[in-house]
Amino acid sequence: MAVSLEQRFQGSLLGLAVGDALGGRFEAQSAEHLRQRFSGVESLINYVTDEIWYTDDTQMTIALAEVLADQGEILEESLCAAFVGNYVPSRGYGRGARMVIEAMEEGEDYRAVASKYFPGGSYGNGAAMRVAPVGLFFHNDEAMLLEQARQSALPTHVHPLGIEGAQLIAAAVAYVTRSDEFKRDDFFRWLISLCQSEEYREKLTAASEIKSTEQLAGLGNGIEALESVPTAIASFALSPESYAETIGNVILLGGDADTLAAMAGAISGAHLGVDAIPKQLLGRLEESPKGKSYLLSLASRLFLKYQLR
Ligand code: F2R
Ligand code: MG
Ligand code: MG
Ligand code: MG
Repeated sequence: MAVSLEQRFQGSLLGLAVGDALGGRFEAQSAEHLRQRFSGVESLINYVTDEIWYTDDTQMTIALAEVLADQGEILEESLCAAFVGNYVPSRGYGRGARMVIEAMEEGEDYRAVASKYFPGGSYGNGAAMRVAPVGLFFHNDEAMLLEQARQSALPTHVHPLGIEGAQLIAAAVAYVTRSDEFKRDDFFRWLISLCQSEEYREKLTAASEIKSTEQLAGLGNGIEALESVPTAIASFALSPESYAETIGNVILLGGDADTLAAMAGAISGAHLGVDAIPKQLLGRLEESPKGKSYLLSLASRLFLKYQLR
């Protein structure tokens, strides 16, 4: 059945949240430990029998989607206000991100705090993990896509590798949102053509050559954008027709499991639509004030704003 554009918007936000929430159960565990515990993706999914709660990845994505749905573009002041408004430290933020958001909260010079904490800026995956709404909203406008992804990164991530990671995840989401059919070679050719650094070009080239899930680990499972963005993209490209495989295979890598699955889930959900997320997982996603129902309505709000563009 054809997937509507609204279902893609919903699939991406919910796919991100479910991946984040499931992966969050296993953040920082080793692949070896997870392989001992679970025989494969199916046993990992069957493990979920209670409510799953999302982490900072979804929380910051919500902030970004709210700004886009309200204003139709990322404006720095509004984005910072949304980060502060959605800030719940117990959701587990990066240590640099926490300092920067707390500086925003106090009305301090957060850019100065950010560059003092990590000279040269953060190259963590925090800008990439939250950027999916930009990919959805600007899926058919390449110039805006890249510029808005950059704008969405800047308040917390000025390091070029942090920004480029966000642009690549936004581009991956945009690609699958605008085309019904997934053409793997074309997908990688386009993403590689967007790379500004040799580091990403090399990793995405390696990602494009991967033929089995066993090879995914070689791309990385770390908290740095370069160690996780290509891995998430590769996992989607290995299993484009299965949301569960896309997120399950990266969660089983261990390390930054919530963020790998959030990014991979956002791409897969945009491609397959919300109905492709297994009910067993979606049905367990938290129903807090900004839980499952809110995310669904936020995706629809973003879609409506997109239609008015
Ligand atoms: N931080 C976590 N998880 C661990 C803590 C959770 C714990 N359970 C808790 O309750 O606190 N997860 C989240 O952080 C990642 C996204 O991070 P973000 O937003 O990029 O933050 P930050 O701090 O800017 O960067 C993350 C780390 O990357 C390293 N790093 C970045 N830039 C660096 C630089 N220029 N030099 C050296 N190191 C740099 C640092 O280790 C940063 O702490 C996601 O995984 C999200 O889920
Ligand atoms: Mg997280
Ligand atoms: Mg993480
Ligand atoms: Mg598609």
